[in-house]
Amino acid sequence: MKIDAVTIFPEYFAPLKLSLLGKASESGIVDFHIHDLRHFASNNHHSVDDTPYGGGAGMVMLPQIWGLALDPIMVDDTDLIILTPAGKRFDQAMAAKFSTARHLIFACGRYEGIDDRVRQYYSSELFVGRNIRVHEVSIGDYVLSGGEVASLVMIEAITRLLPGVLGNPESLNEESHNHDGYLEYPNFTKPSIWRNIAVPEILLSGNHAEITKWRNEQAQRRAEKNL
Ligand code: 6GU
Repeated sequence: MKIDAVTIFPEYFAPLKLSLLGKASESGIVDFHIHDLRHFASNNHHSVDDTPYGGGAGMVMLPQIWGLALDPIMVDDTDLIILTPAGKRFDQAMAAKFSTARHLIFACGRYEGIDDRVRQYYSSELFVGRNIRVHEVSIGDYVLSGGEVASLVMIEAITRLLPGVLGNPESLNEESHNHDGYLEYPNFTKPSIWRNIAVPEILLSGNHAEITKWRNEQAQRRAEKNL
């Protein structure tokens, strides 16, 4: 899978070199390219935004600059993801869908957003013919200053589903058996007693049917508490 991210803060993407993502990148499972939007800014101040038509607070990112940044990477069969708090909520099902894509582009806007014509242009007939799909995505109901952290969240959730990324692929199986990717039961490891708190007896019993039943009950109780 190829992943491009376009941002005015490329340094935000340093964590892609770490841990599982770093290994996935070294082994060629994912191919990350981070692009500095400011390279495409042409005026003296290298500005990437301007005041909104119609007035109001904040700045809107300039469509020309996004066009220059996106055109060269907009190859056939691409999912363009525009990060915005107004987008469709990211969840495990969406992560699973994107994990089957060939090429993802993350367009990181500041939170006031990117001129809407960028979305319109790449969603247009011309690009539909070239197999380009545009998605506006949010990672939750709160406001971040930009799409960079949201992109990292999505990239981690998506790439860990790629074959060969997880050390133990069994954990993916376990997750999907547990409510679409949530491990909702409490976990314990050694020692069996810590600070006078014992691990639930059942987990030491070796009775796998009873353990599964207990875990399902615990997951159910947790889910109800969170409602
Ligand atoms: Cl994708 N962007 C911003 N700026 N804020 C967010 C978000 C995205 N998702 C939740 N809050």
